Amino acid sequence: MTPTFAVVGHPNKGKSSIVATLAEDERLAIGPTPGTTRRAAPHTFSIDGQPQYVLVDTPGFQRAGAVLNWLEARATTASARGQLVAQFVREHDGDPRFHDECELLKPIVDGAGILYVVDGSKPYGAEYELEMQILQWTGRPRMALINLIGEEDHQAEWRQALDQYFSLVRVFDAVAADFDTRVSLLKAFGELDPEWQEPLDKAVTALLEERAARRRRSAREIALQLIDSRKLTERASLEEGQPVEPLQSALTETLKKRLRQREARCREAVQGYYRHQALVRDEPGQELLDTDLFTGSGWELFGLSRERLLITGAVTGALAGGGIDALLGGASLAMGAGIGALVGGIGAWLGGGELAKVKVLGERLGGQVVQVGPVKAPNFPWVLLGRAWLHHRLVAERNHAQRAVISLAVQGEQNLMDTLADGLSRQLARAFGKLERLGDDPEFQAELTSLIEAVLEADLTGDVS
Ligand SMILES: Nc1nc2c(ncn2[C@@H]2O[C@H](COP(=O)(O)OP(=O)(O)OP(=O)(O)O)[C@@H](O)[C@H]2O)c(=O)[nH]1
Ligand SMILES: [Mg+2]
Repeated sequence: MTPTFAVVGHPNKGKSSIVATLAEDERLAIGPTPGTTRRAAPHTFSIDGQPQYVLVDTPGFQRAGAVLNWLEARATTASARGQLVAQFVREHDGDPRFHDECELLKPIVDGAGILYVVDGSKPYGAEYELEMQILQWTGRPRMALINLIGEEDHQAEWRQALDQYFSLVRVFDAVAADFDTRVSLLKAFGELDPEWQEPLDKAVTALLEERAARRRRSAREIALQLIDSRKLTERASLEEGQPVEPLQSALTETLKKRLRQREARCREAVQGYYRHQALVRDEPGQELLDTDLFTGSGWELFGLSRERLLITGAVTGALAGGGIDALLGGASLAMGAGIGALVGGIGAWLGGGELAKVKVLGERLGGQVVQVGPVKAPNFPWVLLGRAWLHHRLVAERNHAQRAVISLAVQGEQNLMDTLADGLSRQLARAFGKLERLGDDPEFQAELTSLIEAVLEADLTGDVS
């Protein structure tokens, strides 16, 4: 049987948030008012269609005292207590007074383990004792999770009480828990019952493999986006005597739009791998992620600084005639001599202004063809990759209980891509030099994917918020 856990507790303590996090369900109803969850509902976490574990979201206790009275009035031996709880659920099925208790106890009676959620930022109180006693009566394996919703810290008093009723007590921040915390919690679940040890060990292995697979798939999406973006052009014919404007501006706008659309497609695929499809782009606060690819100097911060563009050799191949090779001998490159001056000289070339070149192609009958793009600015693939890196990080680490919008920004002076290790930067620079020529080559695509995978694995150390 798939390990199954009922997440129970007082109303509004983060039960649904914990289910959302562990089952990766971004759509689960979570809300500030008690009573958000009205019915017990199982949420299965599957990988490749294989169920790994099930979490049952439940409504909170409403009348713990009355339930306990009922149980105690019929108590015989300790060994019969579990049966008595089952009897309570049978006899009160459909009774509106005990609707919530029946909903939350039924999965436990049916064999689920118990995850009891409390808010460690609120003081401990006697009313919780009644809930814990009922759970003890069920006789099922159980663990307490101290969630911290507010600022205050009442963990110590909670621990003293919880230790009496639960074999395991853990702190688990439902909304901020990262992937590693989640894995460690799953391992703890395995300790609750020998029967669950093996399936949960397998679940942890599957989860770790899935994590690597998601990163690999994301890297491939990003690689394909870079390749496609490097190819995009817009063309239109110009009638004889017609001025290039406003056609050129219109073509430039269309090109930008298509580049943004291509980026959006990549974003959606990445979010899909991480089960964050509902992170819709038109949510308020989402604008930063959709920051115009081309506006102002802000976009450059996602890419490489000018100095790094030179040092990694990203510019070398791109500069016409290899002139920079002559200008920068091996020695001067290594010592960094003269780079500043050089950067100043070719600054305009590297800036955003040159993003899309305009060409008037050969004459055709009665007119000419105007082409905008492809974008050849050396920093362009770096900026795209920097943006994708940050987006991937936010999505990969995003907890599924979070309902706040995602925001992305690079601050300060540090260029995001400058933080990459030298070796990786150089390899990327070489690969970017081949984007146009080898974009369709499956071998090149695989090589670029591996490099991007390494980027996604690297720590983001820039000034990001
Ligand atoms: N800051 C913070 N907020 C949290 C945390 N856990 C839950 N919340 C918030 O607390 C509120 C209640 O969370 P839910 O997960 O809906 O709680 P619940 O126990 O399922 O509530 P009911 O279904 O009403 O019993 C929501 O507004 C959550 O966003 C947490 O760890 N930190
Ligand atoms: Mg709930």
